[in-house]
Amino acid sequence: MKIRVRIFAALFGCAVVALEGALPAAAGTYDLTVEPVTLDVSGRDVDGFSINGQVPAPLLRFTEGEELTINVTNTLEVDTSIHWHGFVLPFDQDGVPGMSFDGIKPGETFTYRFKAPKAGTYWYHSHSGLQEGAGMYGPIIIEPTGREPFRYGRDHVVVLSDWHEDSPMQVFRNLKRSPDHYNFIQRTAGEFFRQAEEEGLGAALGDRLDWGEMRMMPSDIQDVQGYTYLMNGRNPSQNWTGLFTPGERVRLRFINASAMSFYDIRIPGLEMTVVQADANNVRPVTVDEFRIAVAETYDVIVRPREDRAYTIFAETMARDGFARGTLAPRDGMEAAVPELRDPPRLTMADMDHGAMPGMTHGDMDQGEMDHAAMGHAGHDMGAMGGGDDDPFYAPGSGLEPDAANGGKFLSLGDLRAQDPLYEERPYDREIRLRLTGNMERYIWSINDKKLSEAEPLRLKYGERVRFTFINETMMAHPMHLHGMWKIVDVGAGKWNPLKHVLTVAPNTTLSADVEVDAPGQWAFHCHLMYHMAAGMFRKVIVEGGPEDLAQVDPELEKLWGMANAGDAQAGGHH
Ligand SMILES: [Cu+2]
Repeated sequence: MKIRVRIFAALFGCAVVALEGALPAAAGTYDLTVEPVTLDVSGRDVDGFSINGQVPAPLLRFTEGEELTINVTNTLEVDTSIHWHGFVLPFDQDGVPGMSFDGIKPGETFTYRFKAPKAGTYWYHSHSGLQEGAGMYGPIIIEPTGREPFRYGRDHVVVLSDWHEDSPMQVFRNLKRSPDHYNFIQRTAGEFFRQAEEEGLGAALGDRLDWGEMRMMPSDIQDVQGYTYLMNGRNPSQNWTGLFTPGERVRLRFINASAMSFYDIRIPGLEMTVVQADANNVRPVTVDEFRIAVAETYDVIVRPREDRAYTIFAETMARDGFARGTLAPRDGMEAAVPELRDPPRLTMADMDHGAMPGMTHGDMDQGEMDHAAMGHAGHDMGAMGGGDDDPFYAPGSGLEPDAANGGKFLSLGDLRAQDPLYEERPYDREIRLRLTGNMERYIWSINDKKLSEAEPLRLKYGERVRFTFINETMMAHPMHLHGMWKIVDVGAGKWNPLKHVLTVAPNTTLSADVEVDAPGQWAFHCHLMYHMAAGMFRKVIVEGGPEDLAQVDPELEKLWGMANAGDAQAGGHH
């Protein structure tokens, strides 16, 4: 019954499209060229990839529902692709080589054709090899056809990214060889002895031993450090600047296009009102600081009233650096730049999770754990709010973010959908995905299997699936499903927010429901580029859908028959 209702909705959708076709429909043709580029943002020339010669790639502004024709020409000597991150579109336009198409060969032009999705802040990037980590990413704004539910005088896109002097392939090789190659904030011997002094040698040794068995390091907050962090392609001293008129409301569209870096963002002297997350409007929530995971977007509105400069400070979660820019009434101004805070430290308390027996003694990658008995209950979602009691971080882990000014830090639990896209209904089944890894060999996996070892996940068109992510590693993983929204269970029922990236903190469990409404083959992966490359990736196959359901469901055939008869009547007999 449910299915029939859904299908009818799909048919109705077609009818609406047909009507719109009679109106002068907005349509745009865009040409993008993928080119090699040499950048110097770290004091040294480094080769990378660009789109139309730019890093970040040019800002694309489309209108909701616009019929897009996008020609992408590959002038590289290797294959390339462009993926439209967060877009709901036909799977063969999604731009993932090996899943949606064959990729774009050297010298070829591939033409993408699809309709611009709902309004919001999005981005695009290469999904070929590790090109995304070498400059191939850019912002997209989809303008609404109606009014926004919030007011602002102007907007600025703020693209955050990380730039390494080692090529992404070199970084990956180094990680495979020694996973701590880029971990510059490891415990030093001095720290060990300090701990020995404070807690006694036994405790210090025991702690060391446990970490060794876990094959993780206490500072695996971010496993690649030493990047130059960029804001709209500018390094901190190049100081990207966005202008405002005092008293004006300014919408900042933050996009984290980094390969591997999370940021904690604040603008000292200004409150930020979060109005959108991952292209979905949320009920406004005013914060002093928020964390943006790799591949997420957050739109905030600020209202600088004074005739002075304000620093946009995006400190990495590992505190090894920052991206920085300025909001100013005039060019050439700057405000004080804060100091980096101390790096957070994971503690053994993180893993000493009552519900995870055996975890602290077994090997994470080999131990045969009784998954059914793991008893990972979700955290108590009752207590919402950032800071020490943020329910989306493991209690006592030392990872809960705190606002630098002691004020409000955004929690995932603060997000409420402004316009829920789907009716609230129970899920049909649950798929449990353990996020797993072997840090010693730099293998990242799902349910202990790399992409190459795993069967695709098969979903049925029309069902609602609950994905439950159980993060058994010591790192946060921003999980990204292509083509379909994740309705994140923050305990708010029909107001649960919709996201395209869901970050699962170490040693926590998080669920999101997916309305399976997009036929085809889709990528599903951790958006940390080297985790994706190392295997934390699944192919999702959605079976069925409006086209072939007609052949298997006689009820549907009748429905199609009725619809066709209706069309014939409306259009007269031919
Ligand atoms: Cu990951």
